[in-house]
Amino acid sequence: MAKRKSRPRPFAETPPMPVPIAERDLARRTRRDFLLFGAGAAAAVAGFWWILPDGARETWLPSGAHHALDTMNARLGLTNDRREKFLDRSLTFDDDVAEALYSPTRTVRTYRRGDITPLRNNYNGATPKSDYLPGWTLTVSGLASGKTETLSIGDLLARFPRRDQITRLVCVEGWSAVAWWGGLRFAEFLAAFPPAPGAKWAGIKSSVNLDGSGGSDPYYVSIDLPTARHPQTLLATHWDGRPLSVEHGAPLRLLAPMKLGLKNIKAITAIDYGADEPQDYWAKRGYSKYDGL
Ligand SMILES: Nc1nc2c(c(=O)[nH]1)N[C@H]1C(S)=C(S)[C@@H](COP(=O)(O)O)O[C@H]1N2
Ligand SMILES: [Mo]
Repeated sequence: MAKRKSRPRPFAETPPMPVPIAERDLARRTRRDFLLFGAGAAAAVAGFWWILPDGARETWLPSGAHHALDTMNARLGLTNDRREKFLDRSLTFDDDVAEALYSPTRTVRTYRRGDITPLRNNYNGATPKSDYLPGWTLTVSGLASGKTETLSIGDLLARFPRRDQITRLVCVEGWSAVAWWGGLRFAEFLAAFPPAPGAKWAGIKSSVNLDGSGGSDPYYVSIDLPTARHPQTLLATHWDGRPLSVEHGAPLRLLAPMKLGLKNIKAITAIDYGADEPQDYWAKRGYSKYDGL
């Protein structure tokens, strides 16, 4: 029998790239930073902390974390009852995120086609109309070249190889979804357009984001560069094998499965690198900046 011609295998394992900076950064953290990191990570695993029995929370978390977590509990209206109810559902996705959070050099779990689940549109405000798409460009600043780049989606698709992965998107609101994403690796984008020396952060913005009544309400997140360089962090152009829909962030969104969904900014219009941590939409609205890390 003739050997079957080999076809491109979108899900073939690609060797994960080492992310040595993350490890060094982590080792340099002071004990206090580390405790804060731990507390933030615990909060960030979207349920890990609120499904823990109270006794376990007392034992596992540094004292400073309790106040933060209780505040979070109160803000989100979480009771012990609700914690119990979500226990089963939460464990898998908590593990996915927790693993990556506690070990930034490791990769999160990937899934098979059969594991894919429906994905909701979680635009916090109104979903933008598609009329922004024809004029869409990505503006990149804070570059080593000193220039500001303006790129079209065609530029990006032509210049970078497409990477596919099936990973879990975890929303802090208590749901998650396994979805098939495709796009360029943020690490490869960073290599092609290197940030200025000393840059530690990317500020990523969507200027087409709307509030609940359809008014302009730019969305923006801070992403540390080790996270941007993580091999599973994509500037995603595709969802479920097709170009991204407006609902899921066309034409370009961040896909960082080791972070909470709220960091996975949709309809990106600008990326700016810098030495200082940029502002974050949710941190501005009173959420701890450690929640999404
Ligand atoms: N521009 C923009 N990006 C966003 C949001 C948003 O409101 N606006 N919501 C975030 C949140 S909270 C989640 S959980 C994910 C959800 O992605 P999805 O709508 O593709 O499921 O998008 C994130 N990215
Ligand atoms: Mo979310």
